Amino acid sequence: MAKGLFITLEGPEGAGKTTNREFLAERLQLAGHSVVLTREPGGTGLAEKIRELLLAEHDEPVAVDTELLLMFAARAQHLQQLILPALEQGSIVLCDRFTDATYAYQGGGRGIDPQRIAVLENFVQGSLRPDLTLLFDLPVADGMKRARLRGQLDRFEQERHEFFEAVRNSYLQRAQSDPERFRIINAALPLSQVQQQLLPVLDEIRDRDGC
Ligand code: T5A
Repeated sequence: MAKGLFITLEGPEGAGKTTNREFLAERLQLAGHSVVLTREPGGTGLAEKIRELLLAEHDEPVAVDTELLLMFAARAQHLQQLILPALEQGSIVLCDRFTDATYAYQGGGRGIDPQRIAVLENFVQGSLRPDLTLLFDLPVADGMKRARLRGQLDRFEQERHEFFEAVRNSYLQRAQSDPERFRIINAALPLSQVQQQLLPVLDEIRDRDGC
């Protein structure tokens, strides 16, 4: 059994996952916890190369199954090389996106049957699931406005509005069906108010990690 805590941050584009991951990490490190920050797709050298393939434009359309398999190929590498060893050493792993993103984007957005995703989830992860998942939720238009401010849009960010509505709905449905694991954060508020909502989450993490 892994000794650490596996915490994932999820949400649509521009929801503030990366910004708030840094906030959580800083607070936890100050309190003496060992914290590993990572992201998906990516997190190791090879998985980051798969990420580049996934986010880039290509001369041919990317088949939805190719996209799905590349997500799980990157995840398999990330799990073996980084996440599982960190958990075995007792660290708190804060991961920007994980398999809930696959259910939301490839399931909700692209229309892949969630049962097919579940087959790959079980194959790649075995019984490993996040201990806690923070869903940063905000209206699609607000998130896209923030993403656009950052500059050039990647292959996903260029999708149509309905795609992101489906992604958001899928995330919310998953959170509502598993309230034990998910905490929904209102990410449309100013940053200080978003971080205010994270204070009870920090207490919960400290309690669970026993420090
Ligand atoms: N993907 C991923 C799949 O399709 N399937 C999968 O299985 C997985 C794992 C890359 C893409 O891959 C797809 C989904 C993605 O499209 P990514 O790099 O995590 O994944 O993608 P993004 O969501 O695009 O990452 P972003 O960096 O855009 O979003 P974040 O991390 O949620 O937002 P953040 O923190 O970078 O903030 C964005 C901007 O908003 C500001 C920040 O300062 C920043 O400028 N901001 C706020 N502004 C005002 N008020 C607040 N409360 C703010 N919070 C942040």
